[in-house]
Amino acid sequence: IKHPLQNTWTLWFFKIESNRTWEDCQMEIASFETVEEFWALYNHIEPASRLKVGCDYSMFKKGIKPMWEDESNRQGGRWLINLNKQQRATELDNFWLEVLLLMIGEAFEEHSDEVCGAVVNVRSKGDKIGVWTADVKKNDSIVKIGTVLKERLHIPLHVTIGFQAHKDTMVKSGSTAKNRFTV
Ligand code: M7G
Repeated sequence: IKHPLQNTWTLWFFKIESNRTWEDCQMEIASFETVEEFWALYNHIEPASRLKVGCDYSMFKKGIKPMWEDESNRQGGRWLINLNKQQRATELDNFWLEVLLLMIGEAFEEHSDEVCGAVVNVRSKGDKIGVWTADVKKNDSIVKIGTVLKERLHIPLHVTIGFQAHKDTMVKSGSTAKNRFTV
């Protein structure tokens, strides 16, 4: 028996290669539209914690590229979860799996339509998980999505997570873009 998902999703892998643009280094791995296909894919790939530093996984709704430039992301932003170096061993894989399950399970209720996808960046300075939404003007949806994320990832109440517009992130390479929302 196949259990269909509400949306079809695509998994992407990023690894920078010399002489290639950032966009050309985003590789589509596979798409899936059932719970069973999700687990078959998930069980077949390396956990994020075992990727080389500099690599990313992204999972987006089918048809949306994991890039600021995509029509669905242009006006959007991301909830950003910054992990410290220790958390690669303890938290990263659990957080990433939970984010994937929240997305494919449409756990943000009526706000799930605002979710475009999510990205995990494996970085020496600290790994990051971003949940990308479509429109920085949809305040209620953004705050609801952030609240669900914080609860479901069991992020302590004293730890604040921020939402940044891609348009701010784009022009702020290196340093951190200002938060439009926090929870
Ligand atoms: P990152 O990989 O998101 O984070 O961005 P990092 O700084 O921790 O490694 C690194 C760089 O990748 C950015 O400064 C951009 O040059 C490029 N980059 C990242 N993203 C998400 C995009 C994107 O969506 N579009 C384009 N064109 N470049 C991007």
